[in-house]
Amino acid sequence: MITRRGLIVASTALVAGCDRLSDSPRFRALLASAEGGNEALHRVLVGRMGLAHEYRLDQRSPVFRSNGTAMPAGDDYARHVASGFADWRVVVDGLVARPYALSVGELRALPTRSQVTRHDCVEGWSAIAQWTGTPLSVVLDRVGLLPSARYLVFHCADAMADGSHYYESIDLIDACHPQTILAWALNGEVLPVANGAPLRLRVERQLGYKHAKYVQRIEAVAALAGSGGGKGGYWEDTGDYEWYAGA
Ligand SMILES: Nc1nc2c(c(=O)[nH]1)N[C@H]1C(S)=C(S)[C@@H](COP(=O)(O)O)O[C@H]1N2
Ligand SMILES: [Mo]
Repeated sequence: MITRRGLIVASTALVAGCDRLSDSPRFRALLASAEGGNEALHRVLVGRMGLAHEYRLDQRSPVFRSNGTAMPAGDDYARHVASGFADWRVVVDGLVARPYALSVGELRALPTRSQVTRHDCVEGWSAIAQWTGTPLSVVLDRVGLLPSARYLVFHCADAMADGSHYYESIDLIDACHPQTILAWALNGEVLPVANGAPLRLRVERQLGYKHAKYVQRIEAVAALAGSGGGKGGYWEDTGDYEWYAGA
């Protein structure tokens, strides 16, 4: 059986940036060793590196609905909306060599990826849309993950019913996955407020609640115990959903 701990040990063999998971000599060595010693682990690792299905533009849903927060409360966020998010920064810090605060403009100037994918929400709806953004791997290469980093925690601008802010986390396999992007556009238009403006995570191999909207801070951590209620996400802490929501 593949334990979560086994996967996490595996995912720490990468690091430094992502360079691209499959090109990393350490990751290749890990795959090779898993192949010899643990076929089940090998299958899981290779499986998790696979791409989510990408659709044609004409297969998009007529509308992409909003779910959860549709407009973060408070003057701060309203001011950002009014100024077109000119002063919005996403801070990338924690266990990184070069902490960085990126504006939306800076992100848009980096390499871009577009993908037409299906979003699946546990509440029972799905929709296909095109997402455009900056691969997270590009951002991680820039800040340089420290070897002790094992997860990324996404801190969001919206406060929930209990006053805490929405947050989510992923491991480094998902962080370095080629379809994992910080998206700023939906169906070719500037990302609407209802869908997480100015920046939201797309982590296409996972269910909807992992796709953090209104991302303000990305924190590299060694363990999830120190964030929020310690289970890696708002809905994980409430006990509603599992941390790992991979397809
Ligand atoms: N910050 C934040 N991110 C969030 C949520 C939220 O309420 N707040 N809801 C999640 C859930 S359950 C889903 S299904 C998707 C919905 O994304 P959408 O509003 O673009 O449809 O965002 C996820 N990310
Ligand atoms: Mo959801």
